[in-house]
Amino acid sequence: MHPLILVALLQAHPTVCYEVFVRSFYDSNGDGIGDLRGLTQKLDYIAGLGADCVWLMPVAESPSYHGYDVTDYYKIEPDYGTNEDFKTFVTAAHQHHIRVLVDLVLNHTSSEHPWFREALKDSTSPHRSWYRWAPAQNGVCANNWHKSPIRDECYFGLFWSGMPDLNYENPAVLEEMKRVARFWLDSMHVDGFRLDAVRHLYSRHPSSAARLRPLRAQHRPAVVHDRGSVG
Ligand SMILES: [Ca+2]
Ligand SMILES: [Ca+2]
Repeated sequence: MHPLILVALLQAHPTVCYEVFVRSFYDSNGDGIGDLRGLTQKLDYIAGLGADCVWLMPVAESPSYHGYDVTDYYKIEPDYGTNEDFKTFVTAAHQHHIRVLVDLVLNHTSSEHPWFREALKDSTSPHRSWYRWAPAQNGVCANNWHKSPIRDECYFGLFWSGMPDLNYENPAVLEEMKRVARFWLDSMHVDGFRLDAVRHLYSRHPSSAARLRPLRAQHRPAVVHDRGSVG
């Protein structure tokens, strides 16, 4: 995917934000995969384009090439580098007067996330109610529901079976995602987020709109954009 340039409004000031798919951008160590050290080396180039913001597609650990199915919200994808590499990148970006936004995937996790693996295997697991379950009807699941490989039941995943939706009817899910957001703001020093697929959270669970509001109120302004409308 080629990076896109988009204009975002941050704190009411026009900002030119350069979208980067780290995997395809610049490889610093010759393994054929773009990485954060490579991106850091290219900050002069990005600044030269006139961008004062970068939006990174998901950089958290994931089994997929695109990263929109996260397995660890607190860890940089190993193909891209380490958490320290990310912090070094943000520091260098700020020295270039470039703000850093990251994609935050709130709607779903990877089906390989330990929370989901645990919920799938053990119906008494504390993470069971972090996802949505329904009995199979004669072994069949409804649209957007997927058959459990463990027992005769279905789980909800709007996009596909590898991305089970989180259940925001459970307040513990929002609390955890607020912790995730705080981690990226306070420990990784990002300037904001692009919230992936957030319109699905609002439309499917009207109450979740109110529940997500504290996420925005407690943090610095976030860019809220749906992937489908920009990329
Ligand atoms: Ca590399
Ligand atoms: Ca990976």
